[in-house]
Amino acid sequence: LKVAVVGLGYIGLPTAAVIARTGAMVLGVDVREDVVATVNSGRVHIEEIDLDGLVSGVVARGTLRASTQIEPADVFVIAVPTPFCENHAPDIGYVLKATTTVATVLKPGDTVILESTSPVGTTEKLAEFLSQLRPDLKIPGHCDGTPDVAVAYCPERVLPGRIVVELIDNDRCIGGITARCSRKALQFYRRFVRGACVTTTARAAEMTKLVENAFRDVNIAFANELSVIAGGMGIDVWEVIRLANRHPRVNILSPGPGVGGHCIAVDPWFIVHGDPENARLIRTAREVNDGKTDYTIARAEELIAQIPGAPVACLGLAFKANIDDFRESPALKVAEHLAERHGSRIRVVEPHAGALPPSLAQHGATLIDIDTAIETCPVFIVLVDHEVFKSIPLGERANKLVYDTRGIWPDQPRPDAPSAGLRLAV
Ligand code: SAJ
Repeated sequence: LKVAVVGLGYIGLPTAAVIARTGAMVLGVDVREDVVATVNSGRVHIEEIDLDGLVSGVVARGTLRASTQIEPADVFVIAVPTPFCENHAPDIGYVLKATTTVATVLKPGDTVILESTSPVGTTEKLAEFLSQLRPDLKIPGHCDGTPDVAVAYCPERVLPGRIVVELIDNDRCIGGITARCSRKALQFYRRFVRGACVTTTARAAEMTKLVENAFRDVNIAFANELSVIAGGMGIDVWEVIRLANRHPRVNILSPGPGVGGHCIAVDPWFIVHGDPENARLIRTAREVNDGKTDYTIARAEELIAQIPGAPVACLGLAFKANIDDFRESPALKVAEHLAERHGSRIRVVEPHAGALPPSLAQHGATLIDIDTAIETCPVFIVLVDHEVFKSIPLGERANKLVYDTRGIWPDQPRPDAPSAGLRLAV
């Protein structure tokens, strides 16, 4: 079996490697020459648990290769970004560009699978576009009789930090343009997926993916809203959540400085854009979560003002714990704002960053390690719950002024009640 994976990013590269491990001959296609060169040398350009060993193994065995040029294959997997434009309208430009690329080598008997998170109707658009690009082929939904190729949507569902495991173990939903397309794509996923593979329509599969992330966004928004309300009332929100979650049917998620990453902070907008009038809760959740970042900045400023001129340690820049991904990161946004206002007072601790992003460095902020932060910074703003931060004992932070936006230090007196001042061990 020959497989071409278009897009070697956070999803495409692990997917290509996992398929290559089954013995299929996999070509990874990417427009970035540096990414292609890195993969061909058996290395990875993203940090993800177990990915480096997996990629070096399949490259050494010769089952995974990368190129900037597409080649004929039996199955094409499209895993390119689907960002949104200024007005939150989805931009499927990369999907259509990948479709153009695939169309150049498509032949009867092939299967085209879209994995990118996409607004409802994208797979149908992809098939329609293919029918225009390749009028010589019978494309499902655009021909009479048996189509020459299969077209399906199968969203990725993997969690950054657990991508390799979840690629294999998670259930998959597979939505073909026709039932026959679904069955064809199903055969492919059964090669490497241990979870259940459930077939449906392309539109239902597209909506399912969006709904999963909107569900999480709404639930995080509930926790974030609660944290602001509890803070105003002088109540420790973390304690309230711990207590409420003792109820057998309550499971409140964790508040934080906002929602980041390229999925949960983006995908719900695709639903809102699809039905702005009715997607009221989903839109509000987005606004609540984005608003939590502004709230965090305001609270951090209150804290910083308490010790004029003192160095401030911002702990973490990643969009969540234990990863090196800074996309749409609320922690990065908070740090950027503080660096803009306070320049060289801002010291950033981010074990997953080799260098400080230019947006911070340009204002004089510096990257330091956690030991230096403990020794030199009297003010700590915890923005990411990296394991290394969690393990700092109270003894090493008892004399710090702390704003813990992730609730990683339950034993630290918290600044949750503005009315009580910042109740901190200063
Ligand atoms: N977050 C909170 N509180 C929580 C949980 C998360 O503030 O209780 C924040 C995180 O810190 C982060 C953001 O939300 O900034 C998103 O993190 P996440 O771990 O919830 O999700 P992602 O973006 O890493 O991955 C999600 C997953 N979707 C769901 O869990 C429904 C993953 O399975 C998807 O494959 C991925 O989006 C995707 O690619 O769509």
